Amino acid sequence: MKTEFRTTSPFPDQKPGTSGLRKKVKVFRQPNYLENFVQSVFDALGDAAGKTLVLGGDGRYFNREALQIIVKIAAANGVGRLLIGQGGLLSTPAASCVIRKHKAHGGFILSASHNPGGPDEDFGIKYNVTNGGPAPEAFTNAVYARSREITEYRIANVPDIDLDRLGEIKVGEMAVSIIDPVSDYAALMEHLFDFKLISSSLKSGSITLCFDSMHAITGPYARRILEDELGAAAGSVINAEPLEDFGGGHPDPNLVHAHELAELMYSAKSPSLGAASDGDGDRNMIMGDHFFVTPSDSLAVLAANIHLLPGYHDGLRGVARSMPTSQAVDRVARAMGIECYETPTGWKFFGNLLDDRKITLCGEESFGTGSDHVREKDGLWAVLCWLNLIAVRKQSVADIVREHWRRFGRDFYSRHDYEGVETSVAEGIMAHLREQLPGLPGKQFGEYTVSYADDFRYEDPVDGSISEKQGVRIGFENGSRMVFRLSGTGTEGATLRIYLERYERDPALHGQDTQETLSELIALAETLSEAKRRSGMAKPTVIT
Ligand code: VG1
Ligand code: CO
Repeated sequence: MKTEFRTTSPFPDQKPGTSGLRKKVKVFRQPNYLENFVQSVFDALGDAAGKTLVLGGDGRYFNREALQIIVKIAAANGVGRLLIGQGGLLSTPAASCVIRKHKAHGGFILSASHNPGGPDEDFGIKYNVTNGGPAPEAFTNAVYARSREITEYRIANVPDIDLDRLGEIKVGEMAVSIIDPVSDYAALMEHLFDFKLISSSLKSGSITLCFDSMHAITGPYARRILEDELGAAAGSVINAEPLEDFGGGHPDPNLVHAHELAELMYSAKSPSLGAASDGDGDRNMIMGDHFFVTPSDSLAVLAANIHLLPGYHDGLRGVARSMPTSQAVDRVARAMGIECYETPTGWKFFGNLLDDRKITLCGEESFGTGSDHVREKDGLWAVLCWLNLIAVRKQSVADIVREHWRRFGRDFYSRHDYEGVETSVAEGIMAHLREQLPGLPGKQFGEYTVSYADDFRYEDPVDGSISEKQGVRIGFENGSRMVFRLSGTGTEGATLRIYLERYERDPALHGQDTQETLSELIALAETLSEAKRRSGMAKPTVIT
């Protein structure tokens, strides 16, 4: 094998965001762009010689091309073995599972998650470490620093490999195993859930199911596990064929983008459980018959019930949620006498808590839920949790959630996104909010009195690392909150996210409309942020 040392010059914009480096395909396609970033990861790793790495992606446009490049750079950097999902495919949670199960040193996941795919759309790359989770900030900062000064990368001058044939091959000295992308993950799921019970409920028709894969990575996983192994009726998994452009859609499981599923669930033909997942399979949306479960509620309900599922009979050690996620899970933790941690947005912040066995379950308002079984959020796992739960409790999704509200109260919750805002305008909005923070506590706005206002700062309880400026939070005396932050996953302009929540103890008021219940808070958010006025947008682009 001939190793080439190619001269290159740095790109200034390779700073990983909330979840890896995401850019337009056109940006990634510039000569040396991907190569620089991958070599920077190897340089930051130090010594990858002889180590095993995992490689796979969500199958979006440019996935295969990028994989071939990474294989060659890995070989030139002395990697001992690569485990690659057949066809270049691995869902994000499956990649995490494979890294852990095969005791790999880490892995590259190629995905821009819920962002659209195609020649004019997005691509992404992320490095996960030995625990199977996203690299912590210290590492991504080191990669970024390296990318700013890189002058050379190493690449093997070898032909492309066959990504589609299972089995072992060699690229120079490096061993490459093309593995089934589903089987390790499916085995793990079987171990966590009561497959016998779920299967008999599905086969008897007492539970019916529709899972929308949105033409993304979970198609093959959901078909194998839900239809082949558990016996859900053929066709229960829809949009199951992964496509490079996700069929032109936005592979984001929410009521706006998973509209085919949403329509079904609000129709007379609604199955008992509706679910969807995103581009790379780590997000989930849960619905019941004429019922939408907010991700924050889903986390809280799972926290209160997960001991009913075989993999979690020992109960929870603790729970965690990202800062903007509603406080519903906090109430469950308090009732159970366990700790609830509040972390910045992004799954990488849960890794230490999981590794240190401080928590078992964690989640984000952005349709992400997961547990200590892997180190990523896990879409299909969440769906199996709910399937198992409705089978054990023999209740509908809506009844389980309503009963939960009666016991703990309801946290009305919504996120308003302003996408495609000019970066300087978005930064101006955040600066304007930050300026007001010192003067806000004690101020009264109608029935809302500010009890605290700050810019979220997180000190990791395990390694003491500090992350600053993670979002502006304003809390009120009645327990309501609003949070403002800028997205770290977009590739065009800026996205302002406004998170709103209001707690309601009285069950007589639990049936109210969410946006109506939040209307005063929504107006107050505008007064404080001037988001509409400054962006010139009449309303949010997406409301979840
Ligand atoms: C968004 C979500 C965040 C999530 C991240 C990655 O980040 O808000 O909760 O962890 O996406 O999700 P941001 O910075 O745009 O708000 V995914 O499915 O990419 O991997
Ligand atoms: Co995702």
